[in-house]
Amino acid sequence: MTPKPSPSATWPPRPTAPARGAGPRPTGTGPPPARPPPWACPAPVRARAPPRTPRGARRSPRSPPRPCSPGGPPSRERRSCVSRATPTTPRPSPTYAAASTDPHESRRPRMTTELIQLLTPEGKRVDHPGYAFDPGPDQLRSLYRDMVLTRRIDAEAVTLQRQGELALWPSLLGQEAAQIGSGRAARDDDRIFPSYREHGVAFVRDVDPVHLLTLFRGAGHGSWDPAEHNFHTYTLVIGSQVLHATGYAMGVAKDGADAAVIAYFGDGATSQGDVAEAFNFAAVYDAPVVFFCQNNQWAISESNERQSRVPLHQRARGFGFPGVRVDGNDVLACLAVTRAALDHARSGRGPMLIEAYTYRMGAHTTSDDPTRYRDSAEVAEWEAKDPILRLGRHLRSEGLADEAYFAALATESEALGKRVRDLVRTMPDPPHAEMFRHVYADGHALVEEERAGFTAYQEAFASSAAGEADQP
Ligand SMILES: Cc1ncc(C[n+]2csc(CCOP(=O)(O)OP(=O)(O)O)c2C)c(N)n1
Repeated sequence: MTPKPSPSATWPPRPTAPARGAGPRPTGTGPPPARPPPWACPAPVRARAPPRTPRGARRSPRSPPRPCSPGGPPSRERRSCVSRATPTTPRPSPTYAAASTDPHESRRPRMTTELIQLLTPEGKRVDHPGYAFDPGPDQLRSLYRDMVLTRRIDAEAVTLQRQGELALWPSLLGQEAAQIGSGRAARDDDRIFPSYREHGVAFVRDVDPVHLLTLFRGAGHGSWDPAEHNFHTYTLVIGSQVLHATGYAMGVAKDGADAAVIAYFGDGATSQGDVAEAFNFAAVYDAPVVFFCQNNQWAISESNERQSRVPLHQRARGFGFPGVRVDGNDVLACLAVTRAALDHARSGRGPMLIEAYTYRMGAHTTSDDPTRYRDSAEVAEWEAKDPILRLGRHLRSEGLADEAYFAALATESEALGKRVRDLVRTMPDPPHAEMFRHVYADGHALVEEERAGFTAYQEAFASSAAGEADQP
């Protein structure tokens, strides 16, 4: 793997801090960086005061949406019915810098934003001055393999859920590059706090995919050992793991260790107070944590444009640390940017926010029907930016992989799918008392009482069944 030169500057300008454990941090202010760092924030844009709206003159765009008529038209119309303030007020463009006829637009700061990219959707390599990265053919093929196998695990899980073998599955379809790129940027001793959709990150941390499915089959509490993989258990309470990661990172810094921490979360999680609290603590304590937000543009049925008035990565500026937006469907850019952010955190300069701009091509979970709120043209647009197709095009056009390679990978993918299928289908139900384990590390009298009561309740069924069998 080609070593990545770490960017020399930081935002906001601070003295260069010594590596953790190398003594106290300096308190003076250092010279400003010679050239803007890759994640330097643009000059703040002052928002003009909002125009005053006479009470009752018209509905504010922030007012609750009017209900759609039952049995109304399909997705496109239905969605605009929910999101439009009045029939005569056009919605602002979802592109932040695009022109809008919205009369309330002056309330929104117009912020331009750069999307860091190293591989175009057509599979062409492009350079970025802040993120020089030149992976060799082996590394490119390995990233491709990770993405293909992760997608296979995901597809297999969706199918198994449809067959009644899993209770639920949150698909990562389309987010493979964001996860594999960022996951591969982490060192083994870096600690990772996922949400519930990080199957690709789990894969690169060598978590057996069967363990992921165990959780969604209800046959285990997570099943993998977080300490073994430095990969925490999945967290379904939105945003809470961002606080855990920050606290853990503060501990890492206090220990003077050289590791960093990554917290994964979605765009919807940025609306949670937990995430704001974590950002502030991390900033104030210079915690070595990288906040990796996969902006897949939907928090279930709530689109990102209705969640935030500014691009998400720009929120970091308000907390006093840098934020960057990377093309989340570009595995190379995700890897290079995350590696730079981890270096930044490790060197004692504090947290960074990465917004990986991507798209959830599948449903939120197998319980969701995105056709009720999402436009099929939008999905088609993102299918053309598929992260796996993108790297595949590059490998083919540059002659970095031949057809034998792709065929061998397809065979490996089949075998992995079969293994996952077979093991999940034959997975034994756990003993009922299992659910009481792990509630407290050292046990608890009340939990023990509940366990005994539940066991007696279960045994009552067994004895009544035996009694019935004894009847003549
Ligand atoms: C604290 C909390 N509130 C609400 C929910 C219900 N919920 C589950 S997923 C979800 C949307 C999450 O969206 P996002 O953070 O963008 O992540 P994504 O699922 O899109 O990856 C919500 C609101 C929850 N699990 N936890």
